[in-house]
Amino acid sequence: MSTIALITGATAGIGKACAEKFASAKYNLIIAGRRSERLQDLKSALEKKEGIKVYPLCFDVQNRNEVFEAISNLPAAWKHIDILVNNAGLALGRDSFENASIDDWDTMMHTNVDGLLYVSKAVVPLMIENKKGHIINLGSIAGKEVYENGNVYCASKFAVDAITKSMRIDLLKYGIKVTGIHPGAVETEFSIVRFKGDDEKASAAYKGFTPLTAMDIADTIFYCATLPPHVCINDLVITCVQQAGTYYFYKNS
Ligand code: NDP
Ligand code: 8X3
Repeated sequence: MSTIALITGATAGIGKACAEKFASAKYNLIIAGRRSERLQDLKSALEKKEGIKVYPLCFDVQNRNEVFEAISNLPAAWKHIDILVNNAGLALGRDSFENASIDDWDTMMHTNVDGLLYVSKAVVPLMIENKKGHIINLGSIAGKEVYENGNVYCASKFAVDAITKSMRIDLLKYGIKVTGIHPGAVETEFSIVRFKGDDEKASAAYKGFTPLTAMDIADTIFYCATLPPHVCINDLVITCVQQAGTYYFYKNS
């Protein structure tokens, strides 16, 4: 079996673009997400187009048992995971602290923090056994700098940043690389999810500037993943040219 990448959140946006990018370089893929039909469609499309093997895994990263069961039931050949892209995540709502929904907070923390921890905890022993691996965590510019009404989404991504840094230290002795990717605005389904299907609010989030595309991030992740064995990009913040922080945009009038 050639190089294997496990990508969470592969049913949309950045994760799907990563699947396409790694597939075009002939990696075999484990693609994960909750929407099984999308996983099956992506598997068929990539196997047909690229001649690679794709193993779909349908689970909710918030569910610890589902995560561990899915990873431990992988056939032996698929357990040689070289690259883990911890991408599954979401924002829900953009409300001031006093108005924000506690349910939204719980879902963001359970998905962005607990989910990333569960998947990593299930995969790291396999990487230790294989004596190599590369974990790439999707943080955000929101995990570097808080913004108004970003409260718990920002907190979840600050947690991802801290987990990424501490994983890198703890896994150093096994030769496992750990990279944090922190994008600014990327136009995906992210804002549709954040604004709960309100397309008008979602498209307003990208008005007046040219945001990053999912493939911009996939290209960056692929670059980090294909550097020589002795090189590790630890931390990478990436924005479009019209963004210079969580708050600073230069928008067209
Ligand atoms: P999308 O909404 O387009 O994709 C999110 C992916 O995450 C989907 O494949 C979804 O799959 C998966 N996902 C969400 N919740 C769960 C869950 N509970 N269990 C399993 N999978 C889940 O968003 P993006 O591609 O933009 O976001 C990907 C990552 O990038 C996220 O971590 C996000 O925070 C981060 N990011 C995004 C930015 C942006 O501006 N778009 C900027 C900075 C960081 P499914 O619904 O099928 O389960
Ligand atoms: C997504 C980027 O600025 O909408 O992580 O929080 S932002």
